[in-house]
Amino acid sequence: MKIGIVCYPTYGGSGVVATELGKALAKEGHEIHFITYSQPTRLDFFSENLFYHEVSVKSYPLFDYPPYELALASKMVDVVEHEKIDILHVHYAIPHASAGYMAKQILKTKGIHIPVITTLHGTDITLVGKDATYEPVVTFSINQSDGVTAVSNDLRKDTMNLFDITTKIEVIPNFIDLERFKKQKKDHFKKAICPNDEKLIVHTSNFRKVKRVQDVIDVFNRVRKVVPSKLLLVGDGPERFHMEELCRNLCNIDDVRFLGKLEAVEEVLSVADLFLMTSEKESFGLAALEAMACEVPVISTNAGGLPELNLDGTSGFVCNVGDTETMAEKAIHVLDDANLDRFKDGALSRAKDFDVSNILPIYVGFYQQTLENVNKNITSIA
Ligand code: GMT
Repeated sequence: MKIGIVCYPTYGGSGVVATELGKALAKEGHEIHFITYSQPTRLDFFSENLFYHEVSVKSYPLFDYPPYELALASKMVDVVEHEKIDILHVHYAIPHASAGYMAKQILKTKGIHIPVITTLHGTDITLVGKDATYEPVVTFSINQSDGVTAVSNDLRKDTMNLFDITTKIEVIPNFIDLERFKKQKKDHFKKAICPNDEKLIVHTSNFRKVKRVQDVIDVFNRVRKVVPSKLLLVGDGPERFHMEELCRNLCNIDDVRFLGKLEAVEEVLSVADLFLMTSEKESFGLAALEAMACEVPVISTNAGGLPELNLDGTSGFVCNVGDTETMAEKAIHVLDDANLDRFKDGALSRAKDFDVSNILPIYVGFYQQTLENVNKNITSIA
C-alpha cells in the first residue's frame, strides 16, 4: 500500500507512534509518505520506502496566525494526487483530522476518493479537543473520518462521552519495538550515577502540568528516606524550571539529575530500577511501555488507559492520582531486593504483549478494511 502519514514531528508520544508505525510499515514493503512541517525526530535515516514531504506555511503581514491547516490540506492534496497514495492516516485530531477532511473533499472534485483514518492519541480529546474552542470541528472531523482508532479503551470511552460520536472507534494500542527497547549492558553508566549501589528511579515526560512531575519528586523524597536511591528526570517542557526549583528546596540536589531531551532514552532505562508515571491523564502511557520493555517496573497512577497497560501487582502498581504516600509505599516494596526481579520479569512480559509484531497486523488489517468499505460505497453510489 501507499500510505500518507500526518503527525506532529516532535518528541510527543503521538509523533513517536506515527513515525515508528511508518518505519515498521516501510520495513514490510509499504511505501510511506510523511507529511509534516519538519523531519520527524525518529526519521533520521534512509530507506527506499520512506518519503518526507514538508509543509511550509507562507506568511503574510495580514496573518497574525499563519494558516497551517490550509497549507497542510493543500500539501495532502498534492501528495495524494502525485504520489498516488491509497490511504491517509492522520495522528492527533487537531488540526490533522479536519485538514484531512478538507483534502478529501478537494480530491473528490478531481475524481480521487481517498480514505482518511484518524488516530486519537489523548490530549486531542481529553484536554484540548473537548474545549469549546475546538469541539464542533473535532466532533465533525472524527465523524467524517472513514476510520477512527483510539489508543486505549479508556480513550474510546472518553471520546464517546465527551463528543457526539456517530462512527465506530477501533482500539489499537501503542506498540514497542523490542529489538530497540531492550535492556542493554551499561554497568559503567549505572556505577557513575549510583556509585554506592543506590537504586535508580527514572521519569521521562514532556514536563507539562498534566504529568504532575511534582508528585514524582514527592514520591522520590519519601522513598530515598528508606531506600538509598537516585532520581533521573528525562525530557523538557514548561514545568521543568519549577521542578528544578522544587528539587533544590526539597531534595539533596546530588541525588537528582535533569537530563533534558534524550535521543537514546533506552540507554538510561537500561540501568533503571523503577519508573514513575504520575500523570493526571494518560490515554496509554507510551513512556511507561518503553520502560517496561527495558525490564523496568512501573508505579503509575490509575488515570486513563494506564491500568490497561500497567498490571497492578505484576508489572508494577497503579495508584490514585496524587496519592504519593501509597506510590512511595509500593515503590519501596518493588525496590526491595526480595521482590525486584519478579517485577522486572513482570514488566518485560507485559511489554511483550505490545510488541510491534503483534500490533502492526492490526493496523494493516484496519487499512484494508477501511479501503474495502470506501470502495464499496463508491461502487454503490455509481
Ligand atoms: O504525553 C503527551 O503529553 C504527548 C501526547 C502526544 O499526543 O504527543 O501523548 C499522548 O499520546 C501517546 C501516544 O499515543 C500516549 O501514549 C500518551 O499517553 C498520550 N498522552 C496523554 O494522554 C497525556
